[in-house]
Amino acid sequence: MSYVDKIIADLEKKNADQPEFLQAAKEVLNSLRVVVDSDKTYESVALLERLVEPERTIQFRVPWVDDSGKVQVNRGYRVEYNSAIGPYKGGLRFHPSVNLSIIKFLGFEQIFKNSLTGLPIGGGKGGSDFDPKGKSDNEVMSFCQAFMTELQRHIGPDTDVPAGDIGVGGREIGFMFGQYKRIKNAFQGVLTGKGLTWGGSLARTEATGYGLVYMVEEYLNTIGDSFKGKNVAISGSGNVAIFATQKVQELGGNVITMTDSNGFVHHPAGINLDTIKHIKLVKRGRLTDYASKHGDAVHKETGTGRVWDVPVDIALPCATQNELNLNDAKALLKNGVKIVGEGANMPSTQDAADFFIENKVSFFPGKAANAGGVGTSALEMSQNSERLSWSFDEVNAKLKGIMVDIFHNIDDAAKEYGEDGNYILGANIAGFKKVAQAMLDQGII
Ligand code: NDP
Ligand code: 2IT
Repeated sequence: MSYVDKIIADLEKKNADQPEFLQAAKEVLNSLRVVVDSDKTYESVALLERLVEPERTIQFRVPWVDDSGKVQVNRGYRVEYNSAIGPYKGGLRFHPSVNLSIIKFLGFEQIFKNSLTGLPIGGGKGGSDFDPKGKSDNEVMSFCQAFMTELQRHIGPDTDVPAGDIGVGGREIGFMFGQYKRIKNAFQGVLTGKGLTWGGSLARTEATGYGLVYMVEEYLNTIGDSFKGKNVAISGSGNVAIFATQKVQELGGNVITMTDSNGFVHHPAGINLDTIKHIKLVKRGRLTDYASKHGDAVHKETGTGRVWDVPVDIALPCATQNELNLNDAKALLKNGVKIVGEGANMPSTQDAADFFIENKVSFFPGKAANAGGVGTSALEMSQNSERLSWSFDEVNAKLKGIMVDIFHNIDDAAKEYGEDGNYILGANIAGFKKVAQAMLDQGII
């Protein structure tokens, strides 16, 4: 049995109840066969055994009081996965579906993503099964304070620096930062995605969506093409989806769909982003409101149609894991899709991703394509360390440079290992190599 097969068999035995984690880990391990099966160094120091096991998994109780005076209890997590190349770095997700499998898949992906940014950040992820939807600001604050009351003992600006993810945006980061500062009596860059008057970086809000589009744009440049006139399907209508839409529109593309958990909007004339921002960022409302404001748009409830059935040139899934399955991939290809770029983490099921690669759709996996968010978080950490802030243009230019570099690194790695255009393989290998070298250098820890 090969080294990789042994690791996969062991993982399946030990983590049978963690499907998302197994999915993410198996994809990476399968890509690494060409690197680790031929060089015994890795096996001799149990490098893969160490890589798949988090350095630390923290699970905790989060008790808080709702507006009616009732005590609520949620479960909190932080998985500090790998610190070989820098302090643990990765977002916090607040969503009722959060469990250890989801946090481990996200933390594991984060190791390679952060490595691809070229910046000194290790991999981690956290969150809670708390559902911010329908909660008052006061309830969200109570929850965030309770969550940070425990989390603060595990994190620090040189140890572990969380940020946002699904359900965690500027409001939640503010409440958590306030509580950290109150408990520690220290104003430190311990979270990223902070407000602009208290240590946040310009362009961090836009960074994940913009970065995704910069990567696809760089690919289009290499084939002498551009976003101009392209029809684009975007899923999600949160932070990543909104700023991906904004950048596609700036570059002359036509975004014609967006989704939330209740369904999707199809607007052939082009999504009106002012309406979306008002619904999602101001009212914290639902996409169902969109069609009532734009008579030529259609809203379809979940279960009555698939967003990926809409014919487009480019698809950018920006909502959540496994939101695009094999049937969706087949429908997209049949309708002429040429490029799929993942703004979300692992939005394509493994068979859908494999189908895209087999059928020569240019497929950019999340750990490469959405790395602009965490890359800009690392730039926020740098600004906090030097107690300075850089202009929007300066940060945006660095973000673009990071995404262009990642594209060429994963493209080169795919070519080097004989799989030209397989950016899954390219991203996994390029991300792995730097972390593996650091682990080899640092001994058995
Ligand atoms: P937001 O909370 O801002 O938005 C999430 C969007 O996805 C909402 O439209 C939400 O709909 C939808 N969504 C979430 N969960 C589900 C679900 N189970 N089923 C259907 N729709 C769902 O999150 P972000 O935009 O920040 O994150 C989106 C994705 O991008 C995630 O995969 C995240 O991990 C990834 N990502 C985020 C980064 C960041 O900087 N924020 C960086 C890199 C990756 P609804 O409101 O109805 O729940
Ligand atoms: O998945 C991700 O990369 C994020 N949610 C952003 C993490 C960060 O630390 O900015």
